[in-house]
Amino acid sequence: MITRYTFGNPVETYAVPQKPEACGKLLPFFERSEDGLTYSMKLNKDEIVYGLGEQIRGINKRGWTYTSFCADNPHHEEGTHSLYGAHNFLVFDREKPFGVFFDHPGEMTFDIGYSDLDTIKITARYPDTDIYIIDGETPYGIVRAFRKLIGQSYIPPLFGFGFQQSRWGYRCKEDVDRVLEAYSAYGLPLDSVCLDIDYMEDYKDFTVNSGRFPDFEDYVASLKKENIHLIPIIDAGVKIEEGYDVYEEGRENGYFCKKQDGSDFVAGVWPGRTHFPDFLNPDVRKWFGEKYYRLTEAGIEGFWNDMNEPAMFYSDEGLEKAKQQIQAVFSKEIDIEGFFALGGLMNSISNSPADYASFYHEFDGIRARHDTVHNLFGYNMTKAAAEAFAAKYPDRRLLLYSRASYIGAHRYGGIWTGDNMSWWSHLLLNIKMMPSLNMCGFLYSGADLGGFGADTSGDLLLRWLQFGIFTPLMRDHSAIGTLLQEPYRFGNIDAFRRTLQLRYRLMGYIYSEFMKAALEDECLFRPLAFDYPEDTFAKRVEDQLMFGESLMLAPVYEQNARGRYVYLPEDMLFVKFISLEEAENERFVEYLEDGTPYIAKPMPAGHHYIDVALDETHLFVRPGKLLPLLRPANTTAELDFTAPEVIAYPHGQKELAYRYYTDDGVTKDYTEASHFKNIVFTVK
Ligand code: MIG
Repeated sequence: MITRYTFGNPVETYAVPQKPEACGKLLPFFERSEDGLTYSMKLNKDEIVYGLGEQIRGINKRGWTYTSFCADNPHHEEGTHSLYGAHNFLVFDREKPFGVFFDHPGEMTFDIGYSDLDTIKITARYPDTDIYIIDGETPYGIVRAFRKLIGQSYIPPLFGFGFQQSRWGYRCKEDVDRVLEAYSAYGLPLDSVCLDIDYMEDYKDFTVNSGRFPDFEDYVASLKKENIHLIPIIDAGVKIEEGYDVYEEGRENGYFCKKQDGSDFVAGVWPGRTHFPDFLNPDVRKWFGEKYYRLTEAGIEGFWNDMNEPAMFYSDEGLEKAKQQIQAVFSKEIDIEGFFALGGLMNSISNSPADYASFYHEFDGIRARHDTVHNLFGYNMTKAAAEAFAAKYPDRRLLLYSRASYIGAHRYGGIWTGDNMSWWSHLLLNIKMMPSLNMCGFLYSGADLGGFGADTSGDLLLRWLQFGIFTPLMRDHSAIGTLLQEPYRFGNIDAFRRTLQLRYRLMGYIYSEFMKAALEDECLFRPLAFDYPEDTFAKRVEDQLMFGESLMLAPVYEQNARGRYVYLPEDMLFVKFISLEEAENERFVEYLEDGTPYIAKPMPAGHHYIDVALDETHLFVRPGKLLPLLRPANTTAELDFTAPEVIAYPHGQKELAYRYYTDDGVTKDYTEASHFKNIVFTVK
């Protein structure tokens, strides 16, 4: 059961498409302060708290203070409070479990047993809020009810499940061609190459630098013949430049966010001085969304939306203030205090609270100061693109993922998890974050594999790709100035090839499970606790995940590890894909139809140590379940989805069945009955 409680006069966020009538009763569970700004509740000693989507730390969110305020924050570290998303949904696993969603677009903090071990204290910036309480039998039941409430998750085209190669630093056609040549020379599968900001003309949205990409349209078409897609980036800020039509139109029509005095707000971002389109306004969304047509008409079928928290390096006012303070420091002899002040000054003006409180949005007949609705900005940029796609291409899926998000954005696009680092700890963070993202509706998501900032290493990239095989968005992306990070840079090509090929082999399963999760409000990634609620040990496992109906994952995420400890809540089939050389030394080897060796070893429930060398990828098949496998191909377009072979773990059953989903990967008639096929496996 879901009950809505309304306090004050909340802004319509459209997070919940069909809002249940608000009830007048007192909010249960929580004690609400008189000013309506804080909500507190006692936590039981062993109570697990799930949720918050894109956040740092574990699956169980206890023991830290989290802030929902979409932030351009490359420090995905223990001491951080906010990342790029604001996902105010929590589930309390207690005797009578319940979930809560705070539909509040301003800043919120969740002190979950941090200041006081046994208390959760939630603080909202403003008293106006919609609160949904979701009762249910189990935490997973509550998550599913919540997912139903917030509406169906975004479904990308099939090519969006193919591998994507990206780097901030691919500047021109030659750079892209070199990547594609290497992929083809090394026999590595690939569906897409992402274009970062350098493809544009002076970082102007919806332009293509014709010097670097001559005959762009022809180029896109020629790549499409090879089933390769280019995925350009779009930034939130519009460059201020006389004669640039997006700027001119936006200014003339009053489409940009304005300051108190009515002038257009100016923020310094990559293009220099920019204006922010007021994405909360439907007219602005329509206008901006239609600009994407310039690229779709050139053959582009996918985009990533960046800097839409919105991120800003400085405002005119912030810059001016910093300048004065710097001058003040230099006006006398620099002392130690002055020295440190100088260092901090420029950093402190980026993404500053004062700037977020200095511009306004106009929509639905209201005028809202930005900071009060901050978390809706990136969400509505994504919505702008998605609404425009739906208007022009009603039957076609386009690929779209965003950096900033709010619950509701999950209906319009996916997300990538922003600027992580090439650290082993961030591989683990990626693993732990996936189920929380799924709980909040974000199914099409993934991290920058190999890590964005800092230099990666071959072993980190390989281990990360082995987990990335399972994330719907599978993309290798890295920052300018860091070590080149394409999979062919580190030797060991055979291992990288087998890893990427496994993604394509598993595509029938990944796609089926993704579609079922989207259509039936399931989580693709689940904590073990959701599937084994009675198992007190499984409840505490944070580095293994259930993936779809047949699999459990237990990734290796430590450097130089040659395996790991794993807990099996029930008997499972350990499956490990190995090299041909290794196959000669192994006892339990089996072969796929194309001769690919793998180990399939039944293991009893309980604790085990499994051996997994650096070039091996493993997974666990649940009892009575099937894993369909395809012949690998170089692109998703070339995959043959008909008649997959299967790895089965009968576990005493005579007949096993798997609900297999296929479609054309492009159109939107998902519910067509013919898409579902039962794969039946009979034990001989
Ligand atoms: O301030 O476009 O998260 O993926 O490569 C950095 C350059 C801006 C941040 C994105 C990242 C992208 C980068 N962008």
